Amino acid sequence: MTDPQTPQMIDAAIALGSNLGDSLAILEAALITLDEHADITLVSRSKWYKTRPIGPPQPDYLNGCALLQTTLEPLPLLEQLLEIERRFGRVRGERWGPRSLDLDVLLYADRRVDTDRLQIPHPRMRERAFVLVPLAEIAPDWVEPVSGLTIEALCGALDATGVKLLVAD
Ligand code: A4P
Ligand code: MG
Repeated sequence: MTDPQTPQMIDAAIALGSNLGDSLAILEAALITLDEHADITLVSRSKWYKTRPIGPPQPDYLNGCALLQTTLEPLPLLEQLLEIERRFGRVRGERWGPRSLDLDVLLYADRRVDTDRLQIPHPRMRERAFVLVPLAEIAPDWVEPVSGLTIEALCGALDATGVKLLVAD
């Protein structure tokens, strides 16, 4: 019998990105930190991809995605991600550096959230190959609730030429 006091584990998908500092080390450390969190379990993670920047000119990104199980509601989950961003967000200890870690909530079960602070599904995920290519690796059959399409189908509709698997040096 399920204990009504036991909070339910919910599936969530997140995106990770970095284009400043030792991106690979930062991203790997962020995943370990997430998994060490009492209310978060890391279920699976994609490979890392080197991706062409979308937006203003800036260095290439490393991007990837992870699947989590969590007892946290969406907003507390976001707050934990922002806290981890802050922890890894400085490349030098004494000065504020540019942010070197971006953690976004992509999906939270089939839930839709639309508040000032948080939108789920992530509103820009459907058009971003740097999100959908890694996500399709670990969650091809997850149905994105706004479009009603699977991640695999959304990904297949995009030009993914700017997204390349990271090859170890
Ligand atoms: N917020 C609302 N919904 C969410 C959500 N689902 N997940 C709010 C995370 N945050 C969410 O985020 C600003 C605020 O968004 C948060 O405080 C939260 O309340 P931020 O991370 O400080 O800002 P940002 O990510 O720089 O802004 P924005 O507009 O979310 O940027 P994007 O869309 O995330 O794009 N190109 C490549 N190749 N790879 C990248 O990873 N990333 C960006 C940033 C641009 N170009 C890129 C990449
Ligand atoms: Mg973000």
